[in-house]
Amino acid sequence: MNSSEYNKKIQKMMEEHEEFLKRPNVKIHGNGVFDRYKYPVLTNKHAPVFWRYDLHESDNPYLMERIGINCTFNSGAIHLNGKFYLIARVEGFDRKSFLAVAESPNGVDNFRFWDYPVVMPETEDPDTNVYDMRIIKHEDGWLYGVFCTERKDPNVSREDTSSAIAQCGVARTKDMKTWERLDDVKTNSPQQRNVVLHPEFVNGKYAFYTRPQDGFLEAGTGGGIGWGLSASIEHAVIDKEEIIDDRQYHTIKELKNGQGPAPIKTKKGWLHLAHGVRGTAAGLRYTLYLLLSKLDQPNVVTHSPGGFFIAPDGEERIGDVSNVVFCNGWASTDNGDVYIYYASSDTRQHVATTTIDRLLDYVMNTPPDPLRSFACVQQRIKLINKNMSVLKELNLK
Ligand code: M1P
Repeated sequence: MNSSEYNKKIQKMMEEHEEFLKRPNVKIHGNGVFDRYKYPVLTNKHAPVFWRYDLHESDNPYLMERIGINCTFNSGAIHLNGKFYLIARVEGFDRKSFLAVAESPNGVDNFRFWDYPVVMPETEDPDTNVYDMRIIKHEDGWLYGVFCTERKDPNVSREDTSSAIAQCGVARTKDMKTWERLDDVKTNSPQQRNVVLHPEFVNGKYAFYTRPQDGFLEAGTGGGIGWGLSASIEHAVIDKEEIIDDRQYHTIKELKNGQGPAPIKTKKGWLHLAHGVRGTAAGLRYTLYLLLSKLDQPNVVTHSPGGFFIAPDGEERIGDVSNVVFCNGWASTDNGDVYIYYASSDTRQHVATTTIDRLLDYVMNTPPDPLRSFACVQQRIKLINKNMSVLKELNLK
C-alpha cells in the first residue's frame, strides 16, 4: 500500500492534470476564412497520468514517468450524438504510434482521452506502426477507420534499418471501442499513404482516395491524389487508380499531396481538404488546401483555389518535423459549423473553426494559381483596381 505522502503526490498530480484539461480555449479571430485558437486541443500533456506513471510506491518510489508520451497529432475526427471525438495519433517516447480516442463536449477545448487506447487488431503480417486514421461514417452503417500501416521493407540489405513499406489498413466499428480489422487495401502501387474511404457508394462500390508512391517518402513516378473503386470492403482491391488532383511544378503541392479527411457533402459539391508538400532549402513544407468536386462524380474536381488554405504559423512551425501542418480530421455539425483538426509539425493537435458557407465561398471564389509571376501580378492588379473604388468612396485614397 502506498504511504500517505506518496498518495498526496498522486492526488496533486491528478488535480493539476484535471485543471489543465479543463482550461478554456480562446478564439483568435482570423482572416475571414477560419479562426484559430490560442491553445492546441491535444498535446502530449493531455495523455492521462496513468498512461505514463506507475502509481505504485513499491515499484516506483520516485514517482517517475515510466512510459512517456512524446506527442499527439494527426487525428481523425467525427461529430456524433452531440460530442466531438478525435482519434489521435499518439506517439510514445519509443517512437511507436498508436491510436487513442479523446472526446470533447464543444470541439475546441476539454478534450479528454478515454481511459484505454484503441486496441487495433493486427493482420497476419503485424504492423510495426499504425497512424493517421481517417474515421468515416459510411452509408453502409459502419464507422470505418482507414489508417497507414507501416512495416519494415523485407527486400533491403541488412544495413538498411529504416526502409519501410506503407500501406492502408482498414478496420470497422460501431462504438470506436471494439474494432474489427479487415484486409489491408490492395493496389498496384508499391506504397500507399493518405488513403481515405469516400462516405458513399459510387456505382455500387466502395470508393477510395489514394496516394500511390514509389518510395516510403518520395512519390517517385506516383504521387497526386488518386481515386479507385472496390467491390469489397472486407478484402478491398483497387485495380485501377486515376489521379484526380496531381502534384505540379512550382506550387504548394510540387513534391507530393494527399487527401486529408473524407470530404464533406455540400449543396455545391464535395468539399475536400488536402495537404500539399513543397521542397525548401530547410526541408519539406506541408500546407493545407481545399478542392471542390462534383456531387455525382466525387472524382471530378470543379474548383481548385490557388495557394494554401492553412500554413504553419508561429509556434506551429516548430516540432519533431518542423514546418508541417497536416489534417486528417474535420467535423461538421448540422448548423453548418466546421471544426478543422489540423496538427502542427508532427507534435500537437489544433482546431480551427469556420462554416460550410465560408469554405464554399473560399473554394469557389479564390482564383486558381496562375502558375507564373507575371500572371500573379495581373491577378493582384485586378483585385487592387477593384478595391480602389471602395477606398475612394470612403475617402481612404
Ligand atoms: O511528416 C509529415 C507527414 O508526413 C507524411 O505525410 P506524406 O505521406 O504526405 O508525406 C505522413 O507520415 C504524416 O503522418 C506526417 O505528418
